[in-house]
Amino acid sequence: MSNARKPARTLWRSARLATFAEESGWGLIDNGALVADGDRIVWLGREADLPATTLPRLEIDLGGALVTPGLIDPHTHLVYGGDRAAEFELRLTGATYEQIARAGGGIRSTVRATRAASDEALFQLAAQRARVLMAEGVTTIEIKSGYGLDQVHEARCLAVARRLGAELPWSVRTTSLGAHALPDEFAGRPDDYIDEVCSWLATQQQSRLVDAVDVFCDTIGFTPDQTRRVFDRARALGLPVKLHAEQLSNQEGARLAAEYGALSCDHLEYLSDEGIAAMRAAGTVAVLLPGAYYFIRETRLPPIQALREAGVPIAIATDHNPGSSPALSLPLMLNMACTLFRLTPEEAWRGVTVNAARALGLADRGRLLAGMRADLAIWNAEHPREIAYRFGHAPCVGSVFGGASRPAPLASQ
Ligand code: DI6
Ligand code: FE
Repeated sequence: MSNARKPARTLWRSARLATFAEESGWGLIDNGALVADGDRIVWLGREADLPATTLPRLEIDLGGALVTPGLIDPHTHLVYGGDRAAEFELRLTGATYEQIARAGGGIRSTVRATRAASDEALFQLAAQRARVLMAEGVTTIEIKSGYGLDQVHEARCLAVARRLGAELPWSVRTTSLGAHALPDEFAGRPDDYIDEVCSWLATQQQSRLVDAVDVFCDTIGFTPDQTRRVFDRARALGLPVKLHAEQLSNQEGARLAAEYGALSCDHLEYLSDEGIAAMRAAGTVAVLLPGAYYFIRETRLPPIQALREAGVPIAIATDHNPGSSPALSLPLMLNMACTLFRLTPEEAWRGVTVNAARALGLADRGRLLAGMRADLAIWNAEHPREIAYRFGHAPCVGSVFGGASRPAPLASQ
């Protein structure tokens, strides 16, 4: 929170720490302790080794609870009006996600509801969703625009995302996704719309509304050429890019994004070998979205084994959005990444911690190490694999953001 006082030097003791400090392994420390000063971790290790000079102002006995890095959700569309429950019902009588989108429903119906909602209504709706995510340990989130689809409404949604970061105890990274769908006003003129999207970026940047730029590159989204135009503009402004790539078809979007040194490519069910090689060479993170895969009943799996063999870092996100993934539980995504995508529990955990940080270009979080941010999730569990194993109930009993305990239970506020 922007105007919070500096948290007092605090010692958390009687903890089991899962640090993810090394390139592999859980980095478990039994009978552990952690000290934070301000928003940073200053010491962690076995409690028996705690330096006598630590002198905390506050001491918290965790009674053996598990402490992990605060969870990072690196891909969400949290700000929007309305819902798509009726569309869900339609899909159950045979319509596909793609057919609904082509018939003017889908993303464009959420655009209508979002434009009609006030700033305050958009903020309150998103804040409710935020509290649900935070109650299960999320301390950093990426939020995309993409339901405004004109200059004014896109800026409004980005401003709401910024306000969520300023007023709630978590970090928000914003991504401009004007190229999410073609708004009705531009029907049949996608290239003109892309000109518009490109023209907004400089103002969004000057208003400090945007940390990265994204495009939905697919048959119901935008072409690789159109994607390139948005990325050229982003590059000229020095903004990093990411891409909704190969979700419903292979457009070789990942290869294109890698050319621009993309932070991440997301979805990736139809990713090719060439795409994997390009991502590896560029250091681009693969953000997998098991919620969307599940909810639109995709049958093609992302090429997990090939990504793993290539050493492409894998992150996991909720993709929270009203159409393809109305999920608000990152621990549930851990379970789904394991059951649906066959990730190991450790890979899934790295996906919502260290690799999720990397997908957002953040080097100061995602691991428990001295010097990193003191963003913690506290669990009634003996081992992090238990949180990937359970589903429908995540035993999160507390969380810390920037060295300060967050009020619990956040979801009921
Ligand atoms: N792919 C998705 O899964 C979401 N956006 C995208 O480009 C879906 C967004 C929606 O249906 O509202
Ligand atoms: Fe998405």
